[in-house]
Amino acid sequence: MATSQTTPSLLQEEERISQEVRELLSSLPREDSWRYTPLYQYQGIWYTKIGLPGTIACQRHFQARDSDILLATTPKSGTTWLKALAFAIVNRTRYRYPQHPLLTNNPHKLVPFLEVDLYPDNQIHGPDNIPSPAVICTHIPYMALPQSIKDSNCKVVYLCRNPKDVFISLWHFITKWTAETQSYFSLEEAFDLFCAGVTPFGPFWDHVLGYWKASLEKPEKVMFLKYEDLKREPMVQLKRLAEFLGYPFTSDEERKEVIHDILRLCSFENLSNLEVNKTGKFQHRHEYLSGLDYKLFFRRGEVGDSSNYLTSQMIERLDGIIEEKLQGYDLKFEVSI
Ligand code: PAP
Repeated sequence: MATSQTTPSLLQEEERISQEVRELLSSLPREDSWRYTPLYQYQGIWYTKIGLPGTIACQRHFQARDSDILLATTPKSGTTWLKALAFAIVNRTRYRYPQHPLLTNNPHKLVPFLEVDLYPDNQIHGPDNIPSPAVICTHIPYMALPQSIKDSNCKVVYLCRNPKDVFISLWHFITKWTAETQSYFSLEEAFDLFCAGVTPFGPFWDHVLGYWKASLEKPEKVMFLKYEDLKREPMVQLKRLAEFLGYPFTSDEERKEVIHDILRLCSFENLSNLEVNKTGKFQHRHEYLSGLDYKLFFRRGEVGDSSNYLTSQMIERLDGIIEEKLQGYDLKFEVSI
């Protein structure tokens, strides 16, 4: 994991990146329709305004350690849930229930984003306050991950979700977030962008395929999980996850229903009803993230809610695109369980 030291040469480097990134941003294709941030297309990926500088900074400086755990998702694939589950698994002997940090902190506070929290604005804020092993999260596509992550033995867990539910979740999130400050963002306008691949850290299919291929090439390093599988068979998937992370449940823990306790702690019902998640807000050095209501990360938490919003033509169109993009890969999405 990188450190927070800021030696003169590092400061000069940050300054240099900053200038470079400013120039870079002004030279890139830009899309403003998503309201909450402009998107910039760089090396085939649509980055958010803070995501690109953060990605470049951590590509240059982040030194992964073998004990680090990286959670990766495309936005609205179940990031908050995965953060809670992974945090609860690796820290399960550290915390007892009445005092468990997940009861009083939003999962985003406990598991930082690599490109947003650790490397904002090209500045390096070392994760000194993250207990080892460091659990961190990213939306960066596999191809753009810092090389040290790929070269080290740190584990990477990717959670994907069917694109129709991802799209509907994203649209709800952004319309609620920007309701007071931006013009209305119609479902149709957002859908056209999604189908064109213009989404934060998208195209969606490239994001998913990057991690899918990595999980096939290096199954001991990259685990590929599906939101729908977690919903359908949570016990089985949680055991898989714990084993992959190197924290398998003992038979004594199984007898004591530790798996069940973690699932209950991290369930949508539990997390969404906690005071912190009903009334709490992001406090962030990035102005546009500060004040964001934690409750926006908890909506329905179901599989297949997209069928309540998409017309049959929209479903046919997106299904067609996904089928074409995923052709030749043994990867399928479910929209019901
Ligand atoms: P992020 O990528 O911006 O951090 P993320 O957590 O992936 O967001 O997206 C929130 C979605 O996960 C919401 O889905 P929905 O809009 O379809 O309802 C949210 O409800 C869902 N979610 C949050 N917590 C949980 C949980 N504990 N179990 C299942 N789903 C959850």
